[in-house]
Amino acid sequence: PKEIFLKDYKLPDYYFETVDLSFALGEEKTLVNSKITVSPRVEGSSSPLVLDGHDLKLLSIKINGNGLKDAHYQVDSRHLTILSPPSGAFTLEILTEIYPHKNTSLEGLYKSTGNFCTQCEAEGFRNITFFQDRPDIMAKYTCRIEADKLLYPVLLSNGNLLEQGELEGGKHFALWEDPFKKPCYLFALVAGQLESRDDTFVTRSGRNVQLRIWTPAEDLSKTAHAMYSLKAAMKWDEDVFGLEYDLDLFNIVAVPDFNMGAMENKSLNIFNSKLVLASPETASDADYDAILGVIGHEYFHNWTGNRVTCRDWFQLSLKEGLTVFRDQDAGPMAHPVRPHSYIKMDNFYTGVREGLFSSFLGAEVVRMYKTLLGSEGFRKGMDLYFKRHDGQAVTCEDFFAAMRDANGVDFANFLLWYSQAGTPIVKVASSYNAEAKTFSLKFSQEVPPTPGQPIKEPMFIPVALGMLNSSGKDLPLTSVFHDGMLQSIASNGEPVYSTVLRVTKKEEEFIFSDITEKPVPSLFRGYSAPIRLEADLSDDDLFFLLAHDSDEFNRWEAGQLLARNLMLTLVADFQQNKPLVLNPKFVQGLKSILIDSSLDKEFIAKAITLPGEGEIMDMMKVADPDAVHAVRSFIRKQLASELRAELLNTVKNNRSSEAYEFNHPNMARRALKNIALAYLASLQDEESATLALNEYKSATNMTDQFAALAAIAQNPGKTREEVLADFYNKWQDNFLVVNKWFALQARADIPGNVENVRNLLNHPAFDLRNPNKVYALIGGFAGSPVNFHAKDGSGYKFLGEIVVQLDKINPQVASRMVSAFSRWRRYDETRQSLAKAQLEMIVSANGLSENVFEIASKSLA
Ligand code: BAL
Ligand code: ZN
Repeated sequence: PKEIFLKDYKLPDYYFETVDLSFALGEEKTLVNSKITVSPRVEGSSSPLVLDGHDLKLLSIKINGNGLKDAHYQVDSRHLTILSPPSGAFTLEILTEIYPHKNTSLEGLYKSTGNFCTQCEAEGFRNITFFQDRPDIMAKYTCRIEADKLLYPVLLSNGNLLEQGELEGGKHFALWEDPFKKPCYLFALVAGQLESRDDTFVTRSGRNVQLRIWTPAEDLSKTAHAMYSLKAAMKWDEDVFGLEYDLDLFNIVAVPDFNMGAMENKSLNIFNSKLVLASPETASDADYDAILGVIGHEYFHNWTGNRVTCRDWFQLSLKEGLTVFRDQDAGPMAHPVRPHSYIKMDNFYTGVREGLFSSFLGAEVVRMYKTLLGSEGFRKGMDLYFKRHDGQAVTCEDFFAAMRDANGVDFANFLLWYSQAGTPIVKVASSYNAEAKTFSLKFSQEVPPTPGQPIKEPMFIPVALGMLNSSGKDLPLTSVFHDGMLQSIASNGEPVYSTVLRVTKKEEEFIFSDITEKPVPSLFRGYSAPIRLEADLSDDDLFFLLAHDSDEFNRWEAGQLLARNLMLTLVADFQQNKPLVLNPKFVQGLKSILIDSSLDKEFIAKAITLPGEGEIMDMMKVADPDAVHAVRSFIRKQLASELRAELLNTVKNNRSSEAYEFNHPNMARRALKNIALAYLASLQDEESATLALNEYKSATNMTDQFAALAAIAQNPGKTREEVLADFYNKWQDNFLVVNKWFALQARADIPGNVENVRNLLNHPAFDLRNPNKVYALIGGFAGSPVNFHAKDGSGYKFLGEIVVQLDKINPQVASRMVSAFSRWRRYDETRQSLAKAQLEMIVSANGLSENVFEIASKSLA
């Protein structure tokens, strides 16, 4: 397969104005007729028109109503080329036959539990019909769907329903029209036995929008939270960005078989059921939160992604970065600590895909615009972006230009964030001059070389900062000396307590004046830039920030940094067979947070959670999963032992007998109670075991029940087996809950867990064709440091075998799984050679998909 590069982008030779699709859905085959009005980009040109197409049976082609002779076109396994189209505009009509019931890749048109549905991003539309399958081809669509009425009573597509009616032979049809131009990746069709929860939203200009969430009848009762989330998102986009919904109907359909979380198809969002269905008994707080976030995310795409779309797939972060930023920023649950954890979560999946700039990093780039411009300036930039580009397919440079021009600012080399790979390392050295009352911060930055980019330019880095005095309060900031000039940073003559510096050079110094005592600097407040910070802060400084910083993100980050340093030191001790000893200051620091009733409980829960094993391994020269696991387990157990009384109180004081509520205080309370319970369970003693079992039995919602199950499942033994069996018996009819049960066992760090996971592959509830089940069991296992990285290679072998098997069913899902291997060079030589052998085996497998080949071969390169 040929690799595509950004620099190869060429304007299309032909544009499509209108696309009229007609589907005759059938059990064995589906007929797709596509009628397109085509116009050449350059008047008079008649260069060949190359259409993408994959797994399609071509039945006929007509140009301007006349059948095209064989000599005038060519078809191969990937393309249909019309050799010499008429010069000037023409209509092209293509009839193809496809086989959705055989489509296990879940790209294009496929069946999920008997219903038809589609997934076209990024390049699934070419599995439906021959087309210029690229996002800069924007056209107006109609879609006529014809199907058996009993089997498929509901027929949906994008836009407005124009007409529907009965047909002979027990069939019926629906005709949909989408008045907005769109790229084909936003096309959607759904047909099946579904029912809807209906509601309305009145836009601020007074239009009534019908909202419908479609699921199988038995799941309808679990859609209330999704509807709440949709209405909250619609309101938020109006309030914050002045963006109104633009049609009279908004549909969401939940399907159980879906490769991703959800898809923002114009006015017909299709969702993985996992991100729609929730009840207190079956969904955890994390599920409720994810539903709120993803419903918002897909809705926000209506403007950032659909009305203004990407020119090509290298611009993915134009829509994803911006939309992830919008969903992180939105709504009642927005929280300063959250964006950072999103980034870590994504690491697992992005792996080697350095070409496809991570959407989570993309969100951090958007956040920097807002940090630099403030809310008002950012809004001005957004307004200009929509004014300039509504209805267009554009680039990240266009977004940058809108932000810059709307605010008349010089952003220097800010665009490097899009093109220069690698995380900048920023070093900060500070010094205080008591006589002059000045405080100096010297910044130096370095971007490590990455493949293909050996030499890096300095980046444009916004540094939000404050300074704490000896009682932990923010010091007033008045002016700063930089670049030979003294600049005032006061606002209307009043001092400020936090400011944003612009670091743009490899090395530069900022000297603050009127600093009355030696401060502790709080740097990169709110995670103001996605960098790796190496500041000259002592452990005492970090404990001080952990106790006092007014910036909640930095307060949390100070604790994490202390924990990371502690863990790395203990890992070194472990590797040298030294006894492990926990620093009493660390215990004391966490204790003071745990018992501080003035703190937000979600903050406490996050602050007492140790960094993950993957994060620590990332910081090591040679990642050592056994040592990191041993150390993390040691610290957990030691903390539990020394803070036992406080943790027990935390569990007791945060129980509630009241009905489940999805709101911050209740979720925070549950999170805190459950982390305390998990700590206690690590003690592996009778009292904690009884406590966890009681919590399990008395739980009245999934959050508490599952947390208790997870606490119990940490420890091998009879109770673990019994409770796991009990949980399965209770929930065997709910596939989403059963997936949690799979995931919990998959990621267990009990020795030799690979065998247990192998056995679960044969469990009646498991099915390799369903992505959610694969993500739960195989993905869960591949994310578990201990067993996936087992030194005997059993974990690698297991994943290698599964990837090859899975690739034949669903290449996209298989490629996600194979990316667990992508960081194999980070490990010791034994593990390297075992992982490499699996990658080589995968790459040489017969009939390997392009998706898996790309990831596996890049990992080996
Ligand atoms: N565009 C694919 C799903 C999402 O990011 O919204
Ligand atoms: Zn998205």
